[in-house]
Amino acid sequence: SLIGSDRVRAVVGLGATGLSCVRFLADKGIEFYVVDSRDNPPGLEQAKEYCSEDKIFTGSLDVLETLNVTELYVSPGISLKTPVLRRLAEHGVAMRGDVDLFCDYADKPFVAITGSNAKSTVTTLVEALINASGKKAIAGGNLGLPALDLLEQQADFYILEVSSFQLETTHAMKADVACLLNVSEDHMDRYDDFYEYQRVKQKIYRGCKAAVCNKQDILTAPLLAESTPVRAFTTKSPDLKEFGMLPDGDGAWLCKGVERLYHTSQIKLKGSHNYANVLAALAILEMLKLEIVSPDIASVLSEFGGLEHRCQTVRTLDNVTFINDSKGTNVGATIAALNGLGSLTKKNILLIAGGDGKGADFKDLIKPAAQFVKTVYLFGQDKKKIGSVLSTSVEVKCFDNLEQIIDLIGLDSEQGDIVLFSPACASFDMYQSFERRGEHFMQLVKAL
Ligand code: UMA
Ligand code: ADP
Repeated sequence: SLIGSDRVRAVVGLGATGLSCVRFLADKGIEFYVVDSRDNPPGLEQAKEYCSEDKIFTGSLDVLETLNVTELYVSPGISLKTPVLRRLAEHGVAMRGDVDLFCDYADKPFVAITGSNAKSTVTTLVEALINASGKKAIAGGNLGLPALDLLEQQADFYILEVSSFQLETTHAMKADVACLLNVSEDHMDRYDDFYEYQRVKQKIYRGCKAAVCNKQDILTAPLLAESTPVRAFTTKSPDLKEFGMLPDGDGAWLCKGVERLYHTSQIKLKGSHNYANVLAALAILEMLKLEIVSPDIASVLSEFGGLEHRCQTVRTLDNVTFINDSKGTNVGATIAALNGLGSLTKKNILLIAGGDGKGADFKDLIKPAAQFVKTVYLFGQDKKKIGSVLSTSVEVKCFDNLEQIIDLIGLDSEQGDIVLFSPACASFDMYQSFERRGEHFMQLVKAL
């Protein structure tokens, strides 16, 4: 049992995650300290309802070295490379996280989904598909509702979106179905190199009962015992048992092996990256031994239009379409948007990008930008870095803010063009969140 041992625990960080750990541990009667580097962290007042004030320390993490801790629950926003945490780890202190606790206590089957992109879309779709088929699923994790808060709710299945930060502090996921959707560079400010990030992403498969991976992305391939079932998805034609696509006229069939499941005309999500997302969701359902062909599933697929700020059309003005992809917070997401929206016959995209690049080198954007983009409009902290990478292959213009860009972009665009707001960067240099950034874009576009 975790109770009554000589373990000394501390919750590190008092945001949404830290607060969920505080509530969970207090509810179990387990004692703990709370530490946050900020003077006034967001969860402070609420934490005091669950923990006596003399056990809460704010303003620095250094106090951890005086508390004789043996086990930390570290929030995802804090790097394990923070010097004090590194020193404690060297002395054998366990670095755990909220998802690690969730995995210990989950008493219902759960799905764990990670990837550099499409996590939220697939997590939400799996939840909707299960709920349509009469079972109760509830989704959370990096999606927003902290993992431990899921355990308080009645459900047949938990669907967990897991970030690389959460995987760092998770030791055995033991998911009923684990899925790694894709791996492309992200968060390079938190990792030494791309290999470290890949290794962290692969932790999703540890101890899983079944796995789903992406046949078109070798970095998602799991190393598992042969007895563990694995389903692959691909947007090309599938082998037996794989989920894939077979062309049919203007569209294609989503298939399992040779079995036709749904035609693209029945699916509201558009673009090959989104068909990959639907196939991943169906493969996950199959691994849960749930039905994948039914009128209820078909009706969700015909109604699910995706989440806000992911390639959403804001409006069409003078035959120019404005698309908000503010959740395009890394290069991989922006490449998917360009490949999905670009025209093969004429460069028709005016791309708005920039922000906090999180240490990315942006080189992979050169090819799709040269292929599909007329002009790139840059703003934010890393505009010069992005501009210097792209300027040899596409026209680049730099601005101080989004207002300036939207003021001008109408003059540059012509009929049939797409104005794509897909920053390839995090928003934190200028906004509180990608949602606020997307709202700002939509508000400016609606005022045109
Ligand atoms: N912070 C400090 N000192 C501390 C603790 C935190 O300065 O002692 C700062 C962090 O550097 C960070 C901020 O506080 O800038 C928030 O960190 P947090 O760990 O307290 O965050 P939470 O509020 O717990 O939210 C986290 C996830 N945030 C991060 O991973 C940064 C949320 O994902 C997630 O929804 C939530 O837990 C519930 O599981 C957000 C996110 O941006 C949406 N995720 C990244 C992404 O999707 O790319 C991984
Ligand atoms: P995450 O939760 O991993 O950030 P989202 O579903 O919120 O994923 O989508 C993030 C970004 O990735 C959006 O810009 C979206 O358009 C893009 N995207 C969606 N599906 C894919 C995919 N299969 N491959 C690459 N990018 C994708």
